[in-house]
Amino acid sequence: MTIRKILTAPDPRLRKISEPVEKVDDELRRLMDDMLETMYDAPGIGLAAIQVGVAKRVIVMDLAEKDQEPEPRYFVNPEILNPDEKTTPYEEGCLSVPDFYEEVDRPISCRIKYLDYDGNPQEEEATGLFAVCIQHEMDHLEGILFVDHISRLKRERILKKLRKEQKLAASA
Ligand code: GNR
Ligand code: NI
Repeated sequence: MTIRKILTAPDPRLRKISEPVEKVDDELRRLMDDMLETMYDAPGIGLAAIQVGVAKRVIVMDLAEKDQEPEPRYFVNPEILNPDEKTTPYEEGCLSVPDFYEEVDRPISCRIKYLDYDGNPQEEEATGLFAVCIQHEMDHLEGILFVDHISRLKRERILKKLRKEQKLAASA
């Protein structure tokens, strides 16, 4: 497994719409393995393929607490079904928007349909942090970042700081 580089905003690749996966094969599993290792290394609780520059509809996640056994989860071609009309705010962060945290409102629960690591179809209910995280990751597949859900002023301020940091890093 290989740790891949995580793209950070305002990298234009993060704005691409990811393509459906045609087949869950060993090559795709290699990508998912790399994504999981990259996510654990960061560390983060979820990662979409586009965050490592691959525009495929693939997400990995692990919501286990630090003192628990790891619970890696893989979502290929995920779809959201009947999201709850009720929304709730959660303070979100993103590995592609490092060190910024803002409250985002999202449906409190939803059903999700996807293919698992072996390519088998699955359907389940997502609530709590799972619902927050899967919706955050699904946004990545559409080129959407959590900062797109906050005020334009806050978003521009964050993106400007990130742009500046990247310029400084590039010149060092
Ligand atoms: O690690 C992550 N934590 C997090 C916290 C609150 C809401 C969403 C997330 S996902 C984020 C990892 C990430 O950027 N996934 O795309
Ligand atoms: Ni993210």
